[in-house]
Amino acid sequence: MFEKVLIANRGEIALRVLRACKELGIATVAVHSTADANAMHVRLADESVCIGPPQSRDSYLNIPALLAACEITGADAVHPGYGFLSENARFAEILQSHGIGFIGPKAEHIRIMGDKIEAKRTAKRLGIPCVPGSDGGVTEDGEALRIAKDIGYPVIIKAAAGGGGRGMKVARTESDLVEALHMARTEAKAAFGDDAVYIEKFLEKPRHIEIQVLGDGRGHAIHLGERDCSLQRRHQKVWEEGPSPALNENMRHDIGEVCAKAMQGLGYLGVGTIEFLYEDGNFYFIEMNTRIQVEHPVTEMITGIDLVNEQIRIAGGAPLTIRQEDVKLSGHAIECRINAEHPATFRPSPGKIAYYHPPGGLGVRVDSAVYQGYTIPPYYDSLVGKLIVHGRTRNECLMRLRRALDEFVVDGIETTLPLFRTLVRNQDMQNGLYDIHWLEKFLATGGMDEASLS
Ligand code: MV4
Repeated sequence: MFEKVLIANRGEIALRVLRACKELGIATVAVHSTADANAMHVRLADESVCIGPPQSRDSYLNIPALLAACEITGADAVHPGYGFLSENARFAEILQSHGIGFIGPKAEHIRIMGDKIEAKRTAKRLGIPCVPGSDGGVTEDGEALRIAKDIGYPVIIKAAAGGGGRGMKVARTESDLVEALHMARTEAKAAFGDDAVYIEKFLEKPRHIEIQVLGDGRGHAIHLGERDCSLQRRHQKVWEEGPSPALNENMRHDIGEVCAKAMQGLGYLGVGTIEFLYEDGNFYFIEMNTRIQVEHPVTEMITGIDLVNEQIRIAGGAPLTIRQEDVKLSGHAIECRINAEHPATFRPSPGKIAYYHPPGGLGVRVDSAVYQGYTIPPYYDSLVGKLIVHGRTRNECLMRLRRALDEFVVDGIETTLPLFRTLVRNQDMQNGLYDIHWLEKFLATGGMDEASLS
C-alpha cells in the first residue's frame, strides 16, 4: 500500500481524496497554485507544495513541477482527481518510470479510451452495444456519403480526439454532409491537432446514462449500477441521479453485466465510467471515462461503497474484495452541482463567500472545499460544491432535496441554488421525464425568468 499520496488537484475533489487517504492511514501532500494558497485542501493536508502561478497550465498541469513536488516530499503515488492530468496517459507513464504510482487505470487503457475511434472499436470487440456508424475514421467524401446512406440520416460527425461534446457536427441530409465533414475535420485539426473524425447515426432524444465499473486489473471486474446524467447545459452536467428513472431492474442488470464482462475482458484496473446514450429501450456506447467522476457520490450513496478508497487500494496492488453479488443498490440519490454562476444566465460569479451555511440531516451530503470568508478564484471551474441527497425512494429523495436546498445558504456570490429550487419543484423533473435537451429547452422557454428567481 502507498505511504504518502500527492494529490494533483484542487477544490472539492482534492478534499475528497484527502479524506480517503486519511481513513486509509496514508499521509497526504497537497499541491497548489499561488491563487490557492488559502484553499481548504492545503490546510488539511499533512504537507503542501506550491507548484506555480494561477494558470492551470503552469501549476496543476505542470508535470515537471509535480515530479519535483513528489521528489521533495517523498510521495510514492499521485492521485490526479478529475480534469487536469487525470486522463493523460503520458503523465501516468512518466510517474511510473520515476517509481511513483499513478492512482488510475493502466496507461494503455487511458490511451485507448482517449481516442474515441479506438475506444469504440474496443467497446465493440468487448461486446458493448455501440451507435451504428463508420468502422473507424472517415476521410473521403464518398466514403462518408456511403456510410450515411447506409445508416440513414441524420448523422453526427465526431472528432476522434474530442469527447465531452467538443468537435461535433450534425448532418440532417445528404446535401449537408460534405460540408459538415469538412468543417468537422478542420475544427478537429485546429482544436486537437488531429483531424481524424468518425460518423454515427444521430440520436434525436436520448438520455445520457453511464455505468460505474471497478476492476482489479487481473480480470476481476464488477459494475455498480448507473447514473442518469441527462440533465445538462452546454455539455456541463447539472443534476445527476441514480438509479435512472428510465430503467427497470432487467435493463439495469443486463447492461451492467455487459459492462462488467467487458472490463473483465480488458483487464481494467480501478474505477471507470462507461457512457451510453439511451433511447427507446436501447443502449448505445459513446465513450469511456478512465477517471473518478464528479458525480461518483451518487453511486457511493446507493451502494455504500467508497469509490476513492477502492481506487487507491487497487492502484496500490490490493485485490478487489467486493463481489458482484455483494453489490446491493439501495434507495435513490440525486446530486446537484452548485456553481458560482448566475442561476439563469450562467455568467460566472467568482468572489468572496460572505456567509456560508450548508444543509445537514439524514441522507444529506455536501462535498465542497469552500468556507465562510473564502474567495473563489476566477481561474478554475466554478464548482462551489455538490449537494448529494439520498432517500429510500426517489420520492423521499426529492422531498429531502427540496428541504436541503431551502436550508443551503451561500451569500456574497451568485450561485445556481435557485435553479435547483425551481427544478426540484418541476413536474417533468418530479416524474423523471427528461432527456439531454430538456434543460436547455426549459431555459430557452423562460423556465428561469425573473418570476422564478424571486
Ligand atoms: C451523440 C448524440 C446523438 N447521437 N451521438 C455529446 C457529448 C459527447 N459525449 C457525445 N454527445 C452526443 N453524442 C449520437 N450518435 C448527442 C450527444 C449530445 C449529448 C450527449 C450526452 C449528454 C448531453 C448531450 C448534449 C448534446 C448532444
